[in-house]
Amino acid sequence: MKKIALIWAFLMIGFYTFADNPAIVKIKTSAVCSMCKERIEKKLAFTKGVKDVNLNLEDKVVTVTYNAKKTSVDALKKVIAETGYDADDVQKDETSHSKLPSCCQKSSTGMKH
Ligand SMILES: [Cu+2]
Repeated sequence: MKKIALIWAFLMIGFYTFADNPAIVKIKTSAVCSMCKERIEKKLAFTKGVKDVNLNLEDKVVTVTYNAKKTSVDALKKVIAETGYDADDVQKDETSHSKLPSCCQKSSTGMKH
């Protein structure tokens, strides 16, 4: 009976791994400070299909663990852009960006005032 239980356990783990289909993506953002970090992380955390999010302010790269069945890299980038930040090749939404506190508006590509 023990063997059957073990095989069953492995089958279940396999099933859940497949059903969950978790994926990890690293996206370069234009975050400036810890406020930006919090803003982007919060926005992504409430996005459908996102399981875990962590932005590293040193390289401005946000690491997102997500369910590939529920969302996509493009959708995640769009959320970041809508928050007012660049996401890899996706340009920030200028309206959202202009509403950010001024300290958060300095883009990584240079001064824009
Ligand atoms: Cu900021």
